[in-house]
Amino acid sequence: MKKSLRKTDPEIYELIEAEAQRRRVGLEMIPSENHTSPAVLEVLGSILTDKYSEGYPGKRYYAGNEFIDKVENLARERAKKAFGVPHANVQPYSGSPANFAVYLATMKPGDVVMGQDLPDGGHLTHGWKFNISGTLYERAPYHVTKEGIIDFEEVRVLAKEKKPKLIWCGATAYPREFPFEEFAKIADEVGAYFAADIAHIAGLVIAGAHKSPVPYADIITTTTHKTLRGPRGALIMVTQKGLDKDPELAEKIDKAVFPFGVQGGPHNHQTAAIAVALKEAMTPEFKEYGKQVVKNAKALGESLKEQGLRLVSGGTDNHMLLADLTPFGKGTGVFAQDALDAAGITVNKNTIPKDPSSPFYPSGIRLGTPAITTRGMKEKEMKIIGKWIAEIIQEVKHCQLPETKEERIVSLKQFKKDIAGNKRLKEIKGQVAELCSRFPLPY
Ligand code: DSN
Repeated sequence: MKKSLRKTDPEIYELIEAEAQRRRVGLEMIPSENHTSPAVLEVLGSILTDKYSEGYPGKRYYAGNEFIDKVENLARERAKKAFGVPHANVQPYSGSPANFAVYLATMKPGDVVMGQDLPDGGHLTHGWKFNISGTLYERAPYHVTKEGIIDFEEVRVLAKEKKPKLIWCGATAYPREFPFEEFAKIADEVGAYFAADIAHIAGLVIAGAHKSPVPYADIITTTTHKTLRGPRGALIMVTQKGLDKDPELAEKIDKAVFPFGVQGGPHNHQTAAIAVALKEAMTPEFKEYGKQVVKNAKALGESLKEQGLRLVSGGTDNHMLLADLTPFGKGTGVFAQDALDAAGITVNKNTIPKDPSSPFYPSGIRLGTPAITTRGMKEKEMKIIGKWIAEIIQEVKHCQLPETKEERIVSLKQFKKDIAGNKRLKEIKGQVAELCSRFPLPY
């Protein structure tokens, strides 16, 4: 007999309810987050989670995979169709193992990898010095200019000098369109594989709201839970260009995911949910959604600028904005993040180009529109939200980051106490909740 979670584990039930309530009355504006559909959630909670199926469709190490094979094949076919590629691996547990599989498929330890440096908006797995990608392989990071645009002069010089085996284009904090074509030219010139990591923008690519890397990249990786609006998970795709460069590339990628790489049994509930999300992403409604995400980000940017905030690169081409808070003092991102959180607006502190502070106490915040667009908000709401954000930042602008670690701990503790009692933040929190009540969550 079925028993509800509420009865079997009320503690976990209550925590899920509390989290749902936090989301109902708040604005989720971390650009890598979204609200999935009820169909995706239903599949994630399905019995598919119970099955072991190491291997690939038709070539499994365990019996009983007749239906799992069909699920995985559907997911693969939908990924191929949605992006227009000849090969897709749908098994990576998430973005980091997907990217590691790309290294295993294309590089030997000691080979050179080029990627956007982490403090410049790049990803940990693109060769950061404290990640395996920057220790097992020789890192040759490129940077952004002080205006926040990829420094192509540097990319060119570095590629010719270092002769990388792999070049990444893609980032976690880059509000401008990615120049895939230029990267492809350089990669071809120096004989490198070119991998586009489109984790942040995959949904925009399918919706036609961002240029596709398919004609230019050899390999494309993406997570499936950001603008794509699916479950946590990832895809690795090989393009026709990649297959022309290396006819064995698809096979190398599959082997690098399993059995050579870091994965074991695929998460079949996740694979099925990816298939559902991809089906949703190929609808006309999703196209509209992707375009609205970008329109909303632009409108939010304009609103923030009208209120006097400085944006890295002056604005956005995608779903994301990076606010430069150095005019309020270095390392003040944490104060802005926590004050916004207290008012029901969730963003994350983030480094800005040439950040005068550190990644743990950066001088910016990163904001995005994927989740609030899923709720149906449009330009009109972005204008209001922009005003709230700017006002909240003004409210805490007197807060400065102390120099020593000990002083910082004391100061942040006091800051949290102060904002919990701040009258204006409480008022805005009420207004945020009222706005949210008119835009219900999809689940
Ligand atoms: N953590 C993700 C993000 O927020 O962009 C990247 O892995």
